[in-house]
Amino acid sequence: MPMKNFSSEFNTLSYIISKSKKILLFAHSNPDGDTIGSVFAFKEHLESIGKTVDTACNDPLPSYLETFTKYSLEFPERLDLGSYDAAIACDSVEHGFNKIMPSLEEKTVTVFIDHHPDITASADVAIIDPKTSSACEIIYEYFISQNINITKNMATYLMIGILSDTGNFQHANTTTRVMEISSDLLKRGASVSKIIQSTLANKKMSTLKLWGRAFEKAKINPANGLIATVLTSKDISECNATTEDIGQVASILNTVPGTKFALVLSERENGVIKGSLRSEEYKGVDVSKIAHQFGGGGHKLASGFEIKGQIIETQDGWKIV
Ligand SMILES: [Mn+2]
Repeated sequence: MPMKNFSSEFNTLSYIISKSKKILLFAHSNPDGDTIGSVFAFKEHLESIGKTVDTACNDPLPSYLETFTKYSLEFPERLDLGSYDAAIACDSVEHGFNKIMPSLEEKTVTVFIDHHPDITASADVAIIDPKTSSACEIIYEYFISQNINITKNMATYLMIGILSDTGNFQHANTTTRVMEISSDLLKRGASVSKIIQSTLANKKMSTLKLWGRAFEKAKINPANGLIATVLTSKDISECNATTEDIGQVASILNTVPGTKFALVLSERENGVIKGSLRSEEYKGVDVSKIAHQFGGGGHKLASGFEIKGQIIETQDGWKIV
């Protein structure tokens, strides 16, 4: 599907950048490959044209992404948030950036680059297209539109985002444009195999143990095709795992024949339970509708929500109290 025509927004963004000396790039909480790839590709470009750039996030850089970069993420409370000429939030902008927006000065121009639907927050410039695979895809189009040289590093960062958000080209958002862009990024030196190896083929023992628990507890509801499982804080600590290790469980459950959508409920800090929902295009389920019922959001095929509560294991499964 063709991307929205953003030529005027892209020119505005380019103008804002040209007038800015100091720029903040913001990654969403629990950062994934798309938000990290976006902010780091942008950082390399902005530094190459002499800008002072900070990259920030409410959470640290996931360890599997450390091998790809010399850059790091700052916690926003350690930055002088009033000092930026522009602040650019990349990917899932309502997940974390909302917390710092009140601390920005009136003079700071805010920019959203996102591919999530239903964004209610507003920015001075919003470049949002839910039909694109990733924020990295939009940033690639921006670079091309402005004749910006995409270096090998930048190509690698953008490729990380595309692979991350398309599930390594497995999801329905893998359009012909995604393949064209990926082919161009390969020509510029991005390595798909190196990225896949670091993100997919290097599972730690702790991750596999946690997955084992999740799969063991999984149950199918034949009435609606739901496959669901739970992970308690105890599961996570006993496996020496972290919440990062939960990421792919829902996608893997979704590969079980006869199921229509997958749900993983996992206990997080402060009595919060996170729900991750996944489906596939051909299964005909819109999981974002379910996420909305619980005050969450996301895409048709990948959504999430958070509720207050605790997971209690029972004789025949589990319950939420
Ligand atoms: Mn994304």
